[in-house]
Amino acid sequence: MLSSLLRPAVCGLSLLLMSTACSGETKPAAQVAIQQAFPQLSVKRPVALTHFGDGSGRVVVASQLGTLYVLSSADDRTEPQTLVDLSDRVIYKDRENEEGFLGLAFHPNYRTNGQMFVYYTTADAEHTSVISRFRVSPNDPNRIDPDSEKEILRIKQPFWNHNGGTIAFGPDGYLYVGLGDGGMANDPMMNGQNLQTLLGSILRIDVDRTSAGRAYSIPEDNPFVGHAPLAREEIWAYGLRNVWRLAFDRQTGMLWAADVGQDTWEEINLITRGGNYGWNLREGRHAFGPGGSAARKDLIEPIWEYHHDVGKSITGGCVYRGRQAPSLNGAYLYADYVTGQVWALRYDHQSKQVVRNEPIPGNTMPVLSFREDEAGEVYFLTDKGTIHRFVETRQ
Ligand SMILES: [Ca+2]
Repeated sequence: MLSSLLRPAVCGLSLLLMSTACSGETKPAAQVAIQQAFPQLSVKRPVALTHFGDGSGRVVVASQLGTLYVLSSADDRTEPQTLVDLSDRVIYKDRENEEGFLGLAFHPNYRTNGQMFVYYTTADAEHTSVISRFRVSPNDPNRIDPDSEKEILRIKQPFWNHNGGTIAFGPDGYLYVGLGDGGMANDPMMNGQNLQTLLGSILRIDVDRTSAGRAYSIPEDNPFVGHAPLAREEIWAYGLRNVWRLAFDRQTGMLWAADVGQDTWEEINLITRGGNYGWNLREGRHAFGPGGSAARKDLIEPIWEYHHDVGKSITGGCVYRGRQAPSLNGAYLYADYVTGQVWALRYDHQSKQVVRNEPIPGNTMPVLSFREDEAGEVYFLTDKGTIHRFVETRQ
């Protein structure tokens, strides 16, 4: 049984799940449960899930090995259809499992331009990330044309791990790209604090326009515009170790990013323009080396961290804006990859404080990724090949 009900045992301890305040009356309590979705789908290393944004409600699930599947909905019980198979150009090794197909995003104007963007590790070069654009097949809305690839950006990685890999369009229409520090322990090349490399950063690029020598252009209000060559103008925020994963809150437009820690601390960040998120001077809120003392007020602290006694590797999720579990509205859902524990975190934007962080029981499988469908329902994907959603009952 994959689902498990979260039963509020004591009034006041489960505010997240109570639709009304505890008043002494017996009122139905909302119970959030984890439920398997896409029950007919079993994908090796399902690493990304998203929707077309075209009103169709269709969902795409991507394997880290490079095959993308399209389904009509989370309750679709027909055989999944292959949207496109890119495994011929993606490299993935079980032994070095941070490479492979890592991200996809449909253009905000997909309905009219049919464009899909992907992030993957290419098989045609060693340790190299590629961001490319594809187009829908002119003959079949459930097919992406594999021959339509246009490479937008290529990033050489020094090692196999810490590739980041989430791509997402912001409410401003620009493409945001999460990149890790390039790998190995301690950020040996000091990429996190180096603005001259794209590594260790979140990029913001305009994929609708080209510029000299580039298949994209740089938005004029990017924070380091005019600072080249001392800083890469693509960078939106930096000081990140391995963003796994990032997501925009569809209601507030805020950008959430979970950054995987090294030895002791996992962290959640709200990303702001030009922000320095501390790596490798800090891990979470703690000095990682001599340069990360509290005196460095320019280093932005995470809004939340947890110790390796709790989990070992964060998998960032999404802010819930769906309808199936209304008591989760506004909660940031995330998990630990190693333990499989899922949490709902509540952040108060006025006081800038996390007000609650509550576990949602019912999963022990490693969580690879989260993402939402067109209706705002949030799913998480496990390395057992399963996909799960959040539902609510009242008793
Ligand atoms: Ca940090």
